Amino acid sequence: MLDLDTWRASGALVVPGFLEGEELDQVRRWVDDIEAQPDGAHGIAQYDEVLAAGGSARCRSENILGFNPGIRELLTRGPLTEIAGELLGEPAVLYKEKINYKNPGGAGFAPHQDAPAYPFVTSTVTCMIALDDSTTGNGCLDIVPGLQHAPLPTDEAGCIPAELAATLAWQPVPYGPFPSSARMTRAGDVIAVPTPGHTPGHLSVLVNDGDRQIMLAGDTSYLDSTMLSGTVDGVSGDETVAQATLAGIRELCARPLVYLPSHDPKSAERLQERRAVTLPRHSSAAAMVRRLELQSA
Ligand SMILES: O=C(O)CCC(=O)C(=O)O
Repeated sequence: MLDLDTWRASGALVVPGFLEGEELDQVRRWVDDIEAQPDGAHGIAQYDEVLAAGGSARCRSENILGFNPGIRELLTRGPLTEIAGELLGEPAVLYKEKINYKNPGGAGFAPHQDAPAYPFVTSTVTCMIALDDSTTGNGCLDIVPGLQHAPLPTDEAGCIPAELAATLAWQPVPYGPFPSSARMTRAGDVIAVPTPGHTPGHLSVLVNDGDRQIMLAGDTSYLDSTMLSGTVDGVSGDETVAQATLAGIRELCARPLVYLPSHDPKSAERLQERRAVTLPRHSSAAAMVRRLELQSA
């Protein structure tokens, strides 16, 4: 069921769990493949940017549908266009697609509205599928709720003039299990996340290490098994908060997660082997149910 009241009031809607598990991994592999193509190959337009630390990195790919039938299917049929159609109040068709790569030290985006870039259509929704968590620490989208029907002035680059942008009430639209996070390295590969439960201000640290995330989980649970079962096994001032944290950690397991609580006697061994936790089967069943709910929404 889509939260249309929030959509109408703010102009934005987050659909948690839109892509999960193997389906998400598949789309990540497609995107890696597209990113690796040379500019112009198969009609793909590639754009690179200069990074703050020097060097350059790919920041955008456009015109990708002819290259990858799976991405074409994802963006032109099924749940995405159905949801967009429901938000628009009429059947939706894809107008433009692109992949943005947000590298640490990249330029990001100047405040703008998309509509001025689409002079040939009167009504649009922009859909972002976040393939990685999108948090305040790694550069999530910020919006100004409620301005969706107000065309703002633009500068020569088509963006909202900086003086006006500075007066607006921007709010982050984080997506991922944690409402906030803080990058602890310039590369963004070590990230602190709030994991309250054992104590109100409890933090954990995530290290992105190639294909794995390593979580220094402190006292979120004593064991990996109690995290997986959602059992609050230690001292906790508020068990509901602790359980929500454990549920957030289970969401992280959509990507391989080496989970290392301080008191788990098996933590050292898991780190040495870089062994990820395995979600019980019923978790993927829950994801399927959410997906089916979206399809029938
Ligand atoms: O993901 C973002 O932060 C903004 C992307 C965007 O506004 C765009 O591609 O036009």
